[in-house]
Amino acid sequence: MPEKNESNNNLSHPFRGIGGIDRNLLLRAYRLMYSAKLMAEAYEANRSITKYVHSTSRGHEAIQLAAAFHLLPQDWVSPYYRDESLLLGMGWSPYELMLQLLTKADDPFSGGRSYYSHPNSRSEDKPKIIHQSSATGMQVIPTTGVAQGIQYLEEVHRRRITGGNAAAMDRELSTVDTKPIVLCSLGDASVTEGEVSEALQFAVLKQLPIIYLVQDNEWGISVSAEEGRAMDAYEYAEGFKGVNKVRVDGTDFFESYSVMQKVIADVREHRRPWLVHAKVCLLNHHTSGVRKEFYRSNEDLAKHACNDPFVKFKNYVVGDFGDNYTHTMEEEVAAEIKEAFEKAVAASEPDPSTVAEHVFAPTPITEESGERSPQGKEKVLMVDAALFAIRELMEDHEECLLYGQDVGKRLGGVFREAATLGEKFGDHRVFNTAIQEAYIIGSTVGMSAVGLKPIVEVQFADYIYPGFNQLVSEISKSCYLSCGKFPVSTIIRVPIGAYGGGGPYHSGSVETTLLSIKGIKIAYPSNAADMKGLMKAAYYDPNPVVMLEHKGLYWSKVPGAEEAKTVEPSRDYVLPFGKAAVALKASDDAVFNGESVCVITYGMGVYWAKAAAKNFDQQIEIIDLRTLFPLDEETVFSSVKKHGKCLVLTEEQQNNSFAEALAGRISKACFSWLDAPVEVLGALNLPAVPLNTGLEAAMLPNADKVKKKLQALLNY
Ligand SMILES: Cc1ncc(C[n+]2csc(CCOP(=O)(O)OP(=O)(O)O)c2C)c(N)n1
Repeated sequence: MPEKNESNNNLSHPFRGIGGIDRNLLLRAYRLMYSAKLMAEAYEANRSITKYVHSTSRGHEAIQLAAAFHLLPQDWVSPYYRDESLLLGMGWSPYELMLQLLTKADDPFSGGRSYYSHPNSRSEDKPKIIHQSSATGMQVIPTTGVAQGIQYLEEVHRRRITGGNAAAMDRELSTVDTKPIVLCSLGDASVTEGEVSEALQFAVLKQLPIIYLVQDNEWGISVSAEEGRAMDAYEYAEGFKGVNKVRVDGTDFFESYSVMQKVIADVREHRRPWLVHAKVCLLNHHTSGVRKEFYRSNEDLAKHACNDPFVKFKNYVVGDFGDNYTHTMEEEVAAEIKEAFEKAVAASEPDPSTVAEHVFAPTPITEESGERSPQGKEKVLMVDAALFAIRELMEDHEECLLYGQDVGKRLGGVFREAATLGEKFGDHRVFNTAIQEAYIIGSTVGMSAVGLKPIVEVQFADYIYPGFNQLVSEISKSCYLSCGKFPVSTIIRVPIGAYGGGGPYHSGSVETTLLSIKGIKIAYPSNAADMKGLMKAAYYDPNPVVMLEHKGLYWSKVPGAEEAKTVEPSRDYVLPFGKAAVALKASDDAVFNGESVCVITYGMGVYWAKAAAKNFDQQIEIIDLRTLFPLDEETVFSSVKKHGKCLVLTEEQQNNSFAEALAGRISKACFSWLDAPVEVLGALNLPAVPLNTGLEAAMLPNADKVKKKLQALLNY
């Protein structure tokens, strides 16, 4: 193989032509290529039945089968929606694929929830597949995360075996010839997505064992190569120093087989990234819905038809095995496809009563346990409670890693929220990443799939948006669309909130935006003890958790927020999600006399409400939500019912906020108990928190504004 970084367009192809490949494999390839052809024809002939949108692999079969034949069950593959032949080559039967086409209950991938060729699998006997979304190119980050995870596991393994001795590590590695590789398949047009470059950058920087297989049919629906790109994927990869690359005629099975054999063998042995640029043709429609006649000329269709991989391959196979032999096989395949299709059509539909299953995997943490306020323990800052929680978790769990911008040992986080962790646990477990929020967030999909528990950090809530797509498109849907096979077990730490002139890009609140995503959990602790208990609960939760950590509470620096500092809970203390706390109680007399109000709030709101409550005679009850999803509606509603008057208080801009939505829910659930309309107080509806501290204060709620609202409610 050529050396790393070398330009690899001169790979020789010893298997070009029929020689050298096991004859049974050739027959298998022919059988599967013919299957793919007949499947496409069957789907087309039955369009009233195959009504859900689907793409077929026609034109791409050769490279897909060639790649599949070199994969092992320990490998990880991310096929894209045109990779039907890749799936056939990996051992999935036409019937199994058709179950997904027709959204049947027994669809092995998504139980009828996702489109054709959107697989995921933990099958023991086949390469593993993480959840596959339809968002073009977005699988590249999660899949690179798988390779990152594999690299970490190998590193831990090496350290265990060798105690860190480099020469011994290398000896150890050279004895293993079946290490897992990762194959990430994608269409040429998706390479122009920005997130692809974040993944490539990470893969080359860390030299991950991954192959990006780009199938270039020169179309991105109707966008031609000339319109969409200044360079193809192979040329683009030139900019990523350290990636090995090769071009291949992906319509030629023999050439594809040879190239994929070499590339996969190289990655198995040398643990380094490759990009394979496979030129293919597009013979069928883009999808069943977007028909080729809509936008492709006859000349273009004819040009693509010339390279039909099936026709090319058939010529070889007929030449070798004879017409009669292939004819008999074709008859067998036709019968098999017909039978599979009829069986799939007759298969059961999913039970509508199961529609809400698998949004989350069950969490083991359902009860508060351990000591929340151990005797004789010092009070700690909230920032340290988070740090200590993670330190204990990392001590107890080798699968726990922490990464993000500036969290590595040089700085330990811009808020020192990860200080000392890098020194203690080493660069392989606590490390800096580049500025690439999409990668930081999305890579946790892959890390979690291989059994790791990544804790990652986005430096400021204002900068979660570049990673938002991964959270929505990949993370939140993975458990649901894989029917529970791939919950994404991750903690995303997000310093949030305004204080002391942080300014427009370092003070924003994002909870409403996050809460619009179904399939993630969101914690928002307001004190050190909750921070530690929730961080531990988040760790043991097999689902994605966003920890919103208020910067103003980290060090109790904001006047009135001293109580965010608490005694440090014990090591085994856990606080389950969905359990609000009564942060302040009203007196029984005030409640009895109908002279009380409850404030439903979280984060900094708890402290504004506490300060405001000092102006009243034990008339205020404060509910600290602690987690925003799941939400403790029971505690909220029972508090509102008890007091009959309620203020929902948030730091976020008020209009269309989570707080307003909650107020609406409260109004409905507690209607007959209410003695006043449910009030909401949030920040002014401005696009950003201004830098000047006077302007900042004018925008945000504070104790005085809360007091006025409470007084108005009491007067009602
Ligand atoms: C993020 C995103 N944007 C747009 C789409 C709509 N879309 C679906 S397929 C496609 C073209 C993809 O072309 P390419 O990656 O070359 O794959 P091909 O279909 O040609 O095999 C587009 C734009 C999408 N699925 N995801």
